[in-house]
Amino acid sequence: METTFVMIKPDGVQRNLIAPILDRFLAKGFTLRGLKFMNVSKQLAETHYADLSSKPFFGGLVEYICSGPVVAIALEGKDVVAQARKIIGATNPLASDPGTIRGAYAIDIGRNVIHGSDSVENGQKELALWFSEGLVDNTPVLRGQIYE
Ligand code: DAT
Ligand code: MG
Repeated sequence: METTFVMIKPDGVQRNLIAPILDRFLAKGFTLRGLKFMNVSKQLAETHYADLSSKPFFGGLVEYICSGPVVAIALEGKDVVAQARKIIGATNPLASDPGTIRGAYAIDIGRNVIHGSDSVENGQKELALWFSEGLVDNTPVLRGQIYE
């Protein structure tokens, strides 16, 4: 089973979108393996977005991620990395399908309410960074109703 890291960004929290966003992943059938409401240090935000450190928007991005609490989420399931990215939608909400989270709830690229890991490898890396204490064991009772 694959795991991924998803984070509801400060705008998603302030706009009271925690429940509807979380519902998209849980109603889909993915298993919750970690859930934290937390403030983000500058160091954590910079490490998380290290690959973008040369971009002109990097400073603003880090400031935004640190501007208020976020919800860090660990999800498990078949193909969950690619499926979560599909549910989240394109980076720029202008290009996101209206059925996606960003398409439904966001307008600006710099306020796109949610993060999701973009590869299996980055998912592992990000989970190690955000959930260094490890994930929660959680075996779905209805597994046979979700997977054949
Ligand atoms: P994604 O979050 O879809 O994986 P990314 O990894 O390329 O996209 O960028 C991380 C975040 O940085 C993105 O969610 C929003 C912000 N960002 C990306 N490109 C931007 C731009 N051109 N201007 C402002 N913010 C941008
Ligand atoms: Mg990314």
